[in-house]
Amino acid sequence: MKPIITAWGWLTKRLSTTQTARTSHAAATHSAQQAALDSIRAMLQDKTVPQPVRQTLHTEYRQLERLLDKLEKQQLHVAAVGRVSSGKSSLLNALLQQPAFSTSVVHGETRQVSARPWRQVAGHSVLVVDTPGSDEANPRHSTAGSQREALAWQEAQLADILLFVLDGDLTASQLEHLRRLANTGKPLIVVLNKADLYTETEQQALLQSIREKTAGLVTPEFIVTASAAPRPHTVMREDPSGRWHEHQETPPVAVDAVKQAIARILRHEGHALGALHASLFAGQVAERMAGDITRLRAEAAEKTITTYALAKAVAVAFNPIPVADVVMAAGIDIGMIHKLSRVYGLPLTRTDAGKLAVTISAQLAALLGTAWGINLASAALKTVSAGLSTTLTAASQGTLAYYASYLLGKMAQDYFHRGKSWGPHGPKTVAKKILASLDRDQIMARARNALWQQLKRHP
Ligand SMILES: Nc1nc2c(ncn2[C@@H]2O[C@H](COP(=O)(O)OP(=O)(O)OP(=O)(O)O)[C@@H](O)[C@H]2O)c(=O)[nH]1
Ligand SMILES: [Mg+2]
Repeated sequence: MKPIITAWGWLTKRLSTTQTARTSHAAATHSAQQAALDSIRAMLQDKTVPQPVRQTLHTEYRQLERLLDKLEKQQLHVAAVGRVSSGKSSLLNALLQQPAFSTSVVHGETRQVSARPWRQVAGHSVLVVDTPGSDEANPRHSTAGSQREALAWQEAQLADILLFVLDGDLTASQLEHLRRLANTGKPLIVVLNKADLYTETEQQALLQSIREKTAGLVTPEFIVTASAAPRPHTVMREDPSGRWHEHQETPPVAVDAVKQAIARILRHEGHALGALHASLFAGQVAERMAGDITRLRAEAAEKTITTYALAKAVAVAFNPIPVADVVMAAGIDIGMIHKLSRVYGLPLTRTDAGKLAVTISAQLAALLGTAWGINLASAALKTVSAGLSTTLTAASQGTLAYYASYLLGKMAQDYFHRGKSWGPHGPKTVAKKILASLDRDQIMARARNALWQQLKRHP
């Protein structure tokens, strides 16, 4: 069995354990974490994943490594995401009670993702993670902007709790962003920041509007207000002599509602949060990997089959010694099966590849009768076809040989694709299915064309 599938099976099986752990005790949590760790390690160490798949999924691999690191260190990430200048960095500074992240009135101040330890909760280190903001005024059209958005998105996928920071009502594009985040299944807290800029009535109206727009995506109790870095404002004060003076007053930082919402999630979701999200993410990567592996293998198999089929066609068409034809043709078929077994990560010895070639040939011979026989007896054909032009004879024999090899290759591919099995109905059914699915004339035309090119090169 392919290890990647094993890792995935292992993971899905354990996911139920993970879900139980959400509501129950430490032992289940521990086993969920162990399961997530084991499955991610297995995925990273899976040697059967072809290099092109690793390259295609480079970012995901990197993410898996980071997830593993996060699980090993027992970390939980609380990530702030949202539009530029909504106050994400300020909010995290307020939670940390120190200016750890740089803030500015200038849009796009945060360009990189960075994390800081915040608290310890029952053996877990909770980290806050700052991300670059998305910019609606200057969106994905700019390369830098889209790179930053991609960074923030990657981070959101790794996080365990998301803080979606707003500084006003939710726009249509923010709602779309929120929807994507909600689809990850992670706990979401919507923070209406800069509350100090609004009167109490305005705040209530904004909250009401946000609640309505996010209905079904975010529970109302997780829509809260904050003043992460309130701006000083002018107030008038009367002194004892009755004179009025202007004063600059800064309202207090207010992030308690955010802290409480995070604490509620940590309490309710338990510490299996990290393991749960790691498992879900790893599961998504495993699915994509499996899809990519199947596609890449099929492409590599098709290329192998056509290359060998052409080699055989050429050998049959050009070989002047009839007996050598048969031997060489069989050798090429065995070589093709041998190569296909490697494409599918299920290597066969040449002896076993030879046995498989015999099994497949028997099935095809039973179904195709003489047409198949002609392929094997191409040597005989050569002797009886005197009178036809050599080129025509050679080409027609070669074309038939191509078709025969192609069929044989497709059968072998099917066998390897099923993990070295013919499936419940046996090789005959597979042969019938393949014959019905292939366009014989088209394959022969392709073979004729390829052979013709060869003939032109070596007349
Ligand atoms: N009035 C007020 N201003 C705030 C508040 N929080 C942040 N700001 C200001 O908003 C501006 C942007 O804050 P940042 O924390 O840098 O915002 P950000 O979301 O991290 O921005 P980017 O990194 O550019 O995406 C700064 O000038 C902050 O001082 C708040 O609660 N009230
Ligand atoms: Mg920032």
